[in-house]
Amino acid sequence: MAGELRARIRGLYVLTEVTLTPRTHEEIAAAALAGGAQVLQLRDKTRSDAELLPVARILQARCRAAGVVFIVNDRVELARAVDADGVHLGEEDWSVEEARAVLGPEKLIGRTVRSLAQARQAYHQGADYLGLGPIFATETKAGLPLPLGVEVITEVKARVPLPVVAIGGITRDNIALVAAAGADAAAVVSAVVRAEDMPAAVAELAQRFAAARRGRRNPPASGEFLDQKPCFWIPIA
Ligand code: TZP
Ligand code: MG
Repeated sequence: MAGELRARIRGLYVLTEVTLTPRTHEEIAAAALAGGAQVLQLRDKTRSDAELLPVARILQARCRAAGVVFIVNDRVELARAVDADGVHLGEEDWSVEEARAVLGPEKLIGRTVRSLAQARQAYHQGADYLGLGPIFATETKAGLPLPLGVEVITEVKARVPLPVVAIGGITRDNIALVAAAGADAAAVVSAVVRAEDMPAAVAELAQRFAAARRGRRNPPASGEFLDQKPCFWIPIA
């Protein structure tokens, strides 16, 4: 199991989405590393694996040198080809089992989930971390359900023993709410790629997330509660 890598899914998680910006994957990655992001995801919905291979190689080498976790979105074969730390899979991508068969037990497999039920399912399928969202409204990705709000972060953290990466509409103004709700990491696109000064935006987001996380302890989600219903204290008069 990718235990050591799982524990490194924390802090600011930057996606190198280039459709919203004239900036390149390499420029966004450089800003993410300079600003103190802890996880970087190569996300490109338009180019072929062959076109992305040199880019993925560069990002992987820079992340490894900087001690940053490097994840590839969707493309399991590309992740394997460049020895990325893992892959992130959405609802329409490969199953966790299929990706595991290619990547082996030591690589990270992240799974997009939108509810506690889906989080439990991803855990049972063998996912290493959860991408939970959209937490807030976002224009970056089409066809998303309504924003979930931050409460689902606390709910999932209490019941599923996996790192939770909150995503969707996270900005400098709301990232502290995500951290306070218990997210292990906050994933961002537009808050970075649309910023005038990308490294400064990354640094501010990372600092705000860390400040709101500090001193907060998630209740242990050992997995023993996975199939239980929530229980409530009933005050006795
Ligand atoms: N999945 C859920 S929301 C989202 C993805 C890929 C987009 C996040 O982008 P932004 O700009 O940080 O809202
Ligand atoms: Mg996907």
